Amino acid sequence: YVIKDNRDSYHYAVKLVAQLLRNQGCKALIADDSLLSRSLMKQMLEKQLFDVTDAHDGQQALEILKANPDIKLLMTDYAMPSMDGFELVKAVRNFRGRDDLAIIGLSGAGKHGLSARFIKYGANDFLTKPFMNEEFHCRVLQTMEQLSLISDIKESAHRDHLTGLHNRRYFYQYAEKLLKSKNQKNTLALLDIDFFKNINDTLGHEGGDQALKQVGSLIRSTFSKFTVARVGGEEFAIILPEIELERGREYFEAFRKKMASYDFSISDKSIKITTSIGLADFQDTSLTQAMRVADKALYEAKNQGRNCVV
Ligand code: GH3
Ligand code: MG
Ligand code: MG
Ligand code: MG
Repeated sequence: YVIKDNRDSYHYAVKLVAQLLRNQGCKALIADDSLLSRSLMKQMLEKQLFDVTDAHDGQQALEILKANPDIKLLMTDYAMPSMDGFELVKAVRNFRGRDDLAIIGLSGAGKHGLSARFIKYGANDFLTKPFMNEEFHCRVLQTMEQLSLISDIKESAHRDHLTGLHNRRYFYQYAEKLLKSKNQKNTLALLDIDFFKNINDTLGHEGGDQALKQVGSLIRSTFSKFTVARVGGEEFAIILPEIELERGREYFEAFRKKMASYDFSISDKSIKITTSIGLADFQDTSLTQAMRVADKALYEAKNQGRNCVV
């Protein structure tokens, strides 16, 4: 890379390296009817480590985008036969959001209002041809950086920062989607650590936090194929999709045993921690309703002496 202005180059170089690391293997698509323009942009995007595909018009680009939901960047020309850049952007935005696929529109100079229309139809940015290589790199870099920022923010909004598990908000969204997509019998489980207050009282709040992290990672590694969330202080929820209650019970009975015999190591002390588990059928009720049932079962498990599945 040539960074011309030395006064600004340090900050830019740092951003560039960070983004290059993220671009590695990331898929980009170029839609342009000019072969020369396509190969020039392809070269430049490959320099930014993108895995590049190209299309000679909007229609072909649309088909490629439909077949490849992992494409993260679309560079599209305005004037193309069969489907122009505006039509392409409008069509693509029906199934790919601005925070999921970055679109940069391109067009020859001298046509007023094209950049504004590209952006109104859903492009993230715009470049006028012929462009300086440096401007091309800066705009692509900036657009991809914004996409990464949004994805980082979304990711952290869906996570519990102590355990790294999903949080309650994500769990409810996930459950709603699951209900819509699958009309099958699912199992919902609520796990609550037994006598957790004792851990805080004897090992301090920090020890309690460590215990939560360790319990969280034990649940996560055991149920790695499933969505696990921390839904309360020392409460976790898991859904086993397409697994009915009787089989679900076997999974959680096995986990309960595994956890009860596990040696947790907290501030150099080896301790045992047990959990009570309440289960519910989760098929055509709302998650809130299924949670109520699981919560009752959990209460019953506590009454039965804890360290059991109801
Ligand atoms: P039971 O067997 O009936 O569930 O008893 P318990 O002591 O586990 O339940 P209780 O609800 O009385 O206490 C839960 C405690 O969890 C109370 C609260 O201070 C603690 N807690 C909640 N969130 C956190 C956290 O993030 N970190 C720590 N260290 N403690 C937490
Ligand atoms: Mg053209
Ligand atoms: Mg509790
Ligand atoms: Mg508890």
